[in-house]
Amino acid sequence: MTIQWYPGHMTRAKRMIVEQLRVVDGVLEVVDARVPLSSRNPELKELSKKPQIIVLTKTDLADQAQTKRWIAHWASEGVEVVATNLLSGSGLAELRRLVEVTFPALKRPPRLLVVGIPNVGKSTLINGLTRRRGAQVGARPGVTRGQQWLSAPGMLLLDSPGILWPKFEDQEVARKLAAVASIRDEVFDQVEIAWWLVKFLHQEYPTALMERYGELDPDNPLEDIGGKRGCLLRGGIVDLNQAAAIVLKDFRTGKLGFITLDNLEEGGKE
Ligand SMILES: Nc1nc2c(ncn2[C@@H]2O[C@H](COP(=O)(O)OP(=O)(O)OP(=O)(O)O)[C@@H](O)[C@H]2O)c(=O)[nH]1
Ligand SMILES: [Mg+2]
Repeated sequence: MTIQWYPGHMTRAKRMIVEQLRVVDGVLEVVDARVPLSSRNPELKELSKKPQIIVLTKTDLADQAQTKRWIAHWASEGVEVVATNLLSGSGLAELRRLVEVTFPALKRPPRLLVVGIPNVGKSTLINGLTRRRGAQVGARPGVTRGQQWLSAPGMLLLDSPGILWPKFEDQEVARKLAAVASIRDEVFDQVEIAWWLVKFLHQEYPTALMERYGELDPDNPLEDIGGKRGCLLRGGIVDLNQAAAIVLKDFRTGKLGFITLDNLEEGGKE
């Protein structure tokens, strides 16, 4: 099943972002540390020439070794990046300092547009920087719909709705974004994505998979997980939909441990 998700509100949001890019001083691009490559909107590069800082979020859920590699990789390209855990607030002080040194010449607080794909933590970041709950947040994609300026110490922030791009050329990217809940659950087959995720974990994080679910039948891992978790339909048949929902929830809430889906090889090869 091909995954696409580009609803009307994203077309409108993109138009708004293009307009605001003309008036802001810079951009905070919010990127999920579990998908540091796949969660970067390729269209943004063409749209914006303003100074940009990558804010890497959800480092509390990601593979620390991978996060370090990605940061080193960006640093080698001269890209400014700050790693954060927005639940604890770690990284925010460093981000404030970086904003200060990036816009020294301005006589007023810099106006920054916060952009990123859905559900990466844009609104949570703004609430962390403003120390208020002015922006609505939620554990599903598409929570922010309008634009909203919020004032934080030393900066003005514009929240924006998460946007994707019209077509995923690489369905592997779409699968990863589905797994981290940046694509609406209703538009993809959860069983297919959970299958893919279990296969990925089996290859890249076998210990994490084993610690959570025990030894699995390599041909039918999802069925096995469902059986072990008592996801049974009448007649003892395993309910794969329920098993898939468990796997996705475990992954998204960190129950499977620290996992990064975009792996950078040692030495920085993407
Ligand atoms: N574990 C963890 N969760 C986070 C972090 N940052 C944000 N979240 C959670 O991620 C979910 C999405 O956060 P939002 O701030 O609503 O994301 P958004 O990018 O504004 O999403 P849209 O408005 O839908 O585009 C919420 O459940 C947050 O609590 C983080 O650093 N770590
Ligand atoms: Mg939001």
